[in-house]
Amino acid sequence: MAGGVMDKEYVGFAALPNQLHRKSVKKGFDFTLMVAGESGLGKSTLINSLFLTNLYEDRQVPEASARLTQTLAIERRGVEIEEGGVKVKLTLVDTPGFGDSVDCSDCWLPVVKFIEEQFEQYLRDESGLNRKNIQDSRVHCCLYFISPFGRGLRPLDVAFLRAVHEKVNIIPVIGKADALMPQETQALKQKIRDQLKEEEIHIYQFPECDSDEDEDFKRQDAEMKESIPFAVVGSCEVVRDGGNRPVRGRRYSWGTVEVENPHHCDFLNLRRMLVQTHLQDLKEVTHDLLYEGYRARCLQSLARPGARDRASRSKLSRQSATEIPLPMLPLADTEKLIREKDEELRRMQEMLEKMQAQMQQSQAQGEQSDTL
Ligand SMILES: Nc1nc2c(ncn2[C@@H]2O[C@H](COP(=O)(O)OP(=O)(O)OP(=O)(O)O)[C@@H](O)[C@H]2O)c(=O)[nH]1
Ligand SMILES: [Mg+2]
Repeated sequence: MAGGVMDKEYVGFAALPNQLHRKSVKKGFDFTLMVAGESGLGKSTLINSLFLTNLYEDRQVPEASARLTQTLAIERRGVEIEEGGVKVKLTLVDTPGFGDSVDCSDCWLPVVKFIEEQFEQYLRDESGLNRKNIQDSRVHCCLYFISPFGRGLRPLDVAFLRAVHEKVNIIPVIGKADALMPQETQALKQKIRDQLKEEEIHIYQFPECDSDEDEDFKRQDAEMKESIPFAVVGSCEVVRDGGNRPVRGRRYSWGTVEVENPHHCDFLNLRRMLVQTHLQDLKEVTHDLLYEGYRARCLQSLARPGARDRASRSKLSRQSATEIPLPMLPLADTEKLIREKDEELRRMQEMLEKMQAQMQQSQAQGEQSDTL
């Protein structure tokens, strides 16, 4: 439409989404996913089923050595997935299961500590000199495994979830769901949802679906929300399905459970949600809400060292032992303090940039005079 009236009005920012899209695609997405929960519920197997063995490219049966053993320490593994030119750098954090020792009242503390340490590291990096290139190791999502054999959340589950629910996006899942009949699965899901509400445990809140999305997307979204906690099955084995195609599954004498069959479990719903639809939202909630909360608590504790009152102490003892003192300043003061700190950081950053520029300039001048 060259030379038309429209041309004058067309400034060009309609292409902005494209620019942003290209920029983020080029940069790639990074995402950290953790699994936690009681021992033996299939955490490591699920991670493996979700991302680790690339079943689709070569369709090879994993070697026996690839089978999993009990997880004894927190393990961090990186995988890069690329699809249609979009790169996702995924970090998977596998944790040892709770509940093997006789007294396991605080066996989950190392996991809580790990989550907190990532926040600490990020806060340190953010206040450091290289804040533009921070490597984000914060846990963006924690799949919490609940036993299919119990009658809902156990005291250990409640204790752990309470300790972390303000620090990480929790997505509850029922592990080894092939142990349950469909009605049992539904009853257990309802029980868990009720318990989470009763215990006031905040799990990841799925955002409302945009009203302008198409009907298909809305239906999928509603279906996904209704299936929480996801009932999952994992497997490191490849079996043949009805059409003799190799699929990931578990073979029993009475038949086969297919991991990626939506009639058998919610695995596909979970994976779609994690990588296709909610990855960015999980990251945003981590940064804007959970990390900001942590940061505010840190600043408050800096502002009033040792000034704990009775109320905050009784609340502390109910939470994890590593909890930072709870808010003690009125919100307005806190925000002011955060703004001041931000401003201070910005000024320092500016100063440093100026100094760096000056140094580079004088270096360049020096080199020039050398060559003359
Ligand atoms: N029936 C059934 N068994 C499973 C499932 N997932 C894993 N298993 C089996 O359960 C056992 C334990 O699985 P892991 O994945 O090692 O369990 P984990 O939660 O990582 O255990 P820890 O590392 O001790 O915390 C293995 O023998 C798996 O083959 C499942 O979905 N259904
Ligand atoms: Mg394990």
